[in-house]
Amino acid sequence: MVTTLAYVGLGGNLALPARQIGVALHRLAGWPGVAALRASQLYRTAPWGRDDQPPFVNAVAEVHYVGEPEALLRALLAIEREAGRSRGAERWGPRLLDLDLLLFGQRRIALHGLTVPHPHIAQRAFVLVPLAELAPEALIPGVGKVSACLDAIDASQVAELDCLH
Ligand code: A4P
Ligand code: MG
Repeated sequence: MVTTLAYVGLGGNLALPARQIGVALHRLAGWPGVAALRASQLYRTAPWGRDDQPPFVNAVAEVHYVGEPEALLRALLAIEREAGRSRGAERWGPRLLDLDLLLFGQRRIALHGLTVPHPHIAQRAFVLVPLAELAPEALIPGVGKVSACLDAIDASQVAELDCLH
């Protein structure tokens, strides 16, 4: 079976986001179809989209995945549910744990309930900084190289979590 290199964005800004992201990475690494996983550092990031909420913790995972993108998305939604995430929250609002399928190889997907590359990827420093740590040369289909996207935006509000202590 074909293995696809996929990238998953992880984020949260309620309760203990760094811990929730750690648990989610562990669950994802053991999920059926996940042959290997490499995670970025954790970053503290200023909220994007809505300012009236706490800072986020974000990371990205590189996953060698054997299976279809819909199955990987179902895994991400299941891991969110396990973390106690309730839906219906406001768009771009606070959340316990958000797992987004950022890239699935070079596939472009526009299905009801699954858009890949993930929308706004090229404008989001909280995605591009950890993604560039793992894969600066990766191509975002229809957009360009990760490192070039990062060079074009302001990433000053994204800091490695360890540097803050
Ligand atoms: N869905 C479609 N495509 C995808 C995909 N590629 N990956 C669907 C994951 N899900 C995808 O998800 C709603 C539905 O999107 C899912 O059921 C799935 O079928 P959701 O997580 O409830 O909402 P969302 O799409 O993530 O929407 P929302 O609220 O617009 O969140 P965003 O766009 O993910 O932004 N600031 C910082 N610094 N860090 C953050 O992590 N996150 C957000 C949320 C806002 N500001 C942030 C951060
Ligand atoms: Mg999401």
